[in-house]
Amino acid sequence: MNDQHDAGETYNYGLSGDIWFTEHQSRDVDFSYKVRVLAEEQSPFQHIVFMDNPSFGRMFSINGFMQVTEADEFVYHDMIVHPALAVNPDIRRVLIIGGGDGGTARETLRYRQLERIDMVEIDEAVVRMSKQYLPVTACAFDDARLNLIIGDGLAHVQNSPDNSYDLILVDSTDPVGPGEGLFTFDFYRHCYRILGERGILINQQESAFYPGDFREMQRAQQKIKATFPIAMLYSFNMPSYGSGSWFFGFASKRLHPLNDHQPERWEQFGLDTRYYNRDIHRAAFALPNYLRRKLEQE
Ligand code: AG3
Repeated sequence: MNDQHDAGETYNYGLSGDIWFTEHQSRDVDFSYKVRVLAEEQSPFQHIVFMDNPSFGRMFSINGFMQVTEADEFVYHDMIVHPALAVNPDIRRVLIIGGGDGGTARETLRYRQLERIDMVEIDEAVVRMSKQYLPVTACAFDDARLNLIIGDGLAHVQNSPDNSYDLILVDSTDPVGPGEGLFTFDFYRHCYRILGERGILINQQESAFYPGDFREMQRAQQKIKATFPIAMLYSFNMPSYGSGSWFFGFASKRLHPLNDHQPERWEQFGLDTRYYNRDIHRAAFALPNYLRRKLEQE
């Protein structure tokens, strides 16, 4: 287990013989699910486990970190995709980095007007296993508009020409292991360069309650702030992630998530969403005082 961010654990065998998946929230707090394990694989990059739990449904972890559960994936995937499209409804070119389970691609593909959707996932095992075990998210891989590239997201942004995309969605794991490169200065600088003038970068930003998670959030946020003129955080309620409160970063060259919010235009897309709406959009950017103070302090 490392000090920066307590890793999760795969599973314990309780006295009763039940199998429990445990994710450590801190040194002295665990979150455990009673599970049935369906498949487990050590890919060249990471350890992947697909499981069932009666309350959360089908779910999978990477290196002991919960990634997706059937019960609350709609929250995460609504919130990673829709806010940016409500700020810039003219987005045409999207880059998804990570997101091998397909949930982010599924939500992105709902916008008929998009002209280019590239998705760069480093680990084919996540895509392959999600197709087999998690059809609720992996349902859009056959869509011809999706260009799936199995490769390194950092290398992809380094090699992309200037002004290639209007939106970059970083659907990464935690900043340990193969996801690490997606939390570096170099990565953010290239994201800035390959975005157009009205470009937006959304990235998975951990959570604020447990000190280990907050450290990661802050490290990433400082780098993004140094790279983009507008860099904010927004929250959503994610029962299956540590503390239940999770964040994405919203960074852009020009567009402000609240001042440039265009709810009427977004509503014209006619998407029936289960979590996201115009009020959630505004509320998500309001940060509690404890977090504002923590962010100002350090
Ligand atoms: N990506 C991982 C989010 C972070 C989870 N972290 C944790 N449980 N400590 C989710 C992928 C969804 N497409």
